[in-house]
Amino acid sequence: MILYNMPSSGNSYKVRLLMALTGQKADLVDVEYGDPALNAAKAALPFGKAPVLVLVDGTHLAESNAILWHLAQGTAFWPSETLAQAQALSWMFWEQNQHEGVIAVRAALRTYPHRAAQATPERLAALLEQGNALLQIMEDHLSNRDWLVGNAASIADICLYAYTHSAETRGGYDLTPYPAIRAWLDRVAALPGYASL
Ligand SMILES: N[C@@H](CCC(=O)N[C@@H](CS)C(=O)NCC(=O)O)C(=O)O
Repeated sequence: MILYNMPSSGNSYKVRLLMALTGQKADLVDVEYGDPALNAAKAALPFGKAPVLVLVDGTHLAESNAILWHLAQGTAFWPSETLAQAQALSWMFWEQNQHEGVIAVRAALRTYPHRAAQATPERLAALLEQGNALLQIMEDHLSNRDWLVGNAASIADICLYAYTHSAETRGGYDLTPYPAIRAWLDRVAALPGYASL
């Protein structure tokens, strides 16, 4: 397999992390912002974005969470019960339509030079408030359980881990008020085979 991978991106990291945890391998083609390789690769990216996983039959699979689902089949990271599967998908859809659009965007505004002009104090303040409300949802859910779904790590955890674990360092969020999230981040980082960003 080949993974079109943006090294700085949580969406690409979540795929690399699941591959590391499940012992799956792909050749990486790095396509970073500002690197001509990104534009050169656009034709290979169905939606123009990374990550894209090229399967052994040549299929180009886009969208990080769809890639996680594909790679998780037959592993412990995809729950066996139908309801637990649906609950994992709930978190993964929420990550894309709520969490990523706030917490990853705040990190992008603070760290990518090409986004700096959009990083107005008002926008950063709004994203801080919205992000804290999202983190509180995770905190409440994790306050009486180890994993987002069921009793084991699933792709819901890998998905949410990507941008939550860098929320402080890149996003400028303070995780001190979220002890359950911090303990959960430590649990993910302790999984056998874990790979850092
Ligand atoms: N929903 C997509 C988002 C993919 C996405 O936005 N990728 C960004 C990096 S995080 C990208 O490739 N940007 C390149 C560009 O816009 O030219 C996913 O989860 O894979």
